[in-house]
Amino acid sequence: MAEKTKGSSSYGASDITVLEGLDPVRVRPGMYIGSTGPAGLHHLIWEVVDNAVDEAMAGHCTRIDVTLMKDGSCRVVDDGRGIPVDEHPQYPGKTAAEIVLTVLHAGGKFGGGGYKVSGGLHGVGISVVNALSTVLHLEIDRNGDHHELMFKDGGRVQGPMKVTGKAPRDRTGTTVTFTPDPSIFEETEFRAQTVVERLQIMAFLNKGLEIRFEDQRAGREAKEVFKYSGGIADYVRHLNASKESLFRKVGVYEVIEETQEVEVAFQWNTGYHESIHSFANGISTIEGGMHEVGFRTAVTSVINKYARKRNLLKEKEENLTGDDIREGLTCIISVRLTEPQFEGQTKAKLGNVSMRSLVEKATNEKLTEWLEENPKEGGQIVAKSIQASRARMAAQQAKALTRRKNSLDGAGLPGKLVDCSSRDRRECELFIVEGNSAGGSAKDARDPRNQAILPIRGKILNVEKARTDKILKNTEIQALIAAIGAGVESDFDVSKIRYDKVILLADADVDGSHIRTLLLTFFFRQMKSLVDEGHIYVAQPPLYSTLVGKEKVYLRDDAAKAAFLAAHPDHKNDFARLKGLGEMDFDELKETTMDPTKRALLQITVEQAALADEVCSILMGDDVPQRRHFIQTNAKDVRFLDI
Ligand code: 0RA
Repeated sequence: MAEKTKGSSSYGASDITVLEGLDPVRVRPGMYIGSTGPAGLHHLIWEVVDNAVDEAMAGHCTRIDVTLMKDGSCRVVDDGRGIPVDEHPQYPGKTAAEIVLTVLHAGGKFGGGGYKVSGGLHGVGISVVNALSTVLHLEIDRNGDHHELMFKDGGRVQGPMKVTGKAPRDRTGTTVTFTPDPSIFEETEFRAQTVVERLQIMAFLNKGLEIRFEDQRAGREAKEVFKYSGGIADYVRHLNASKESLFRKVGVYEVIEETQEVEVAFQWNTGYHESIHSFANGISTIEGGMHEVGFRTAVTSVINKYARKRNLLKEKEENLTGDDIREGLTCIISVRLTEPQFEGQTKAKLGNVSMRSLVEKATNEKLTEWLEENPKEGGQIVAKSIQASRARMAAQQAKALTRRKNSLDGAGLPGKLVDCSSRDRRECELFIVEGNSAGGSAKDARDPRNQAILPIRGKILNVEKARTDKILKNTEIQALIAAIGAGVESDFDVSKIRYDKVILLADADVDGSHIRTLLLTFFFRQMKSLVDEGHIYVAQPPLYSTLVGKEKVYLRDDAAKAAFLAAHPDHKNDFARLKGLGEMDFDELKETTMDPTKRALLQITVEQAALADEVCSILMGDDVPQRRHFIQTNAKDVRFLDI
């Protein structure tokens, strides 16, 4: 053994615990599935589904069924080849299936029958699911027989594999039914919406694969079927459905090499935002990476060359910038490769350098071809980019004006901001409060040391429908930008924010929720990293109050009221619905909403950037019937407010 490090305590062989089989997974679940919170819980489903998708990618599986069962378990059925049931060459007396389920990283890659490129979440393998389940029931249809194998208590096998009948109609395939272990996970209830969203994306990314979802849990019964013959082209159509597309066609191209491949689908819309969504082996790369870099570089170069060739951009005119060109671009980039390197803060950035050149080369060639073949659309793209370029110059002037104005007003802070005294931004909070009277009571209710108040008058501008130059002329928005103090849009620098928490405080009614949505849209579009890094919160003023004896009790919403009534069946007093923030006096507001020791804040996170984008467009865009439908079906569960 190597020399003892100075200062370390005595350490011998008897102190080393040998971790065998699946135990390491149970000791450090976070290492394998990221966390033991809701994200980790859902990783269990993704892992099993990814294995089935691998079968589909290898050309052996056409349909996957995911069912949330009544008893809290999850069942995944595929019609692939079925996990092999013969004896494993390296483990005499054990079936290959048992090894796949009990040995880390055994997966589908053993025995030379592996796949060229494989999803498998981060390749952890289905045995991890077994390790973190109280019960896992494996059924395999293969060689004409139906096989069953049972595991309990974190992957302990319950006897040998049994043939329990014939495989129906000679089918092949695998069925995994597992119950997540409540001693591992913070909660074990699956969220249907999370599952559905992911399955839909999987179906888009795997052209022609049918994925069915069913929720059989009492009171939540639901079914969905996803199957897209157009693959990612259908995904682009779907994302642009809530917008007005610039032209009908969706462009697609792909390049397949020995160990890596890329597939791109794109269409421009008449809006002002760029929505490029990229994936590597079916995993969303929200932080971008080499594939996106290659794509952006090539698009800028191809469109400029094309514009010059057609003389739409004159010799003396400057090149269009990438931002100008990508305005209104909706695009899916899906790459597959043998050894993906995931980097970045959330391991959602693709690091493989070879992908940059593959995507760049593919885009240079294929996008150029597409433009040659589609001159009308090509002209529309260039015309839109030129408009964007003019607006950008106007916006630059507006930004310069905002900056100059701010630097003239003393510290550059807006007049109506009631700032806090602390200069340690880690403890500072900015409350954005709807209405002047509410702003008044918030001012009295705050802790002046670390809580600042910015009253907002009426409804702010809908940024979904305006270009940056117009947005920056709006006085309410100027005040927001100045108070937060970190710039805006491409200039936004999250390291400069003046408050750690930006808290939206609006009434619990329809108007309040509209204002909240407008503000969230603004932050999502113009200060995206503020949202991504979890600085945005929603305060929850109560909707009801009632008297218990002499004491006033506040109840946040209808659910809280129902819970209160269940706990106090004899309660006779009225619930005097609170009309709004303006009607609460300052100590009420402090106690229920602002005091950090008593309040409950909702933190806003964006789980799927593509979805948040879609929701912004629907809620704030022009398509009124679609918006009405969305609000009616998602009234209490605004999808991108994943809490
Ligand atoms: C190992 C080898 C083969 C397939 C699989 C595993 C497999 C795993 C899962 C998990 C869920 N569904 C699955 N389907 C297949 C290759 C089988 C062969 O070569 O016949």
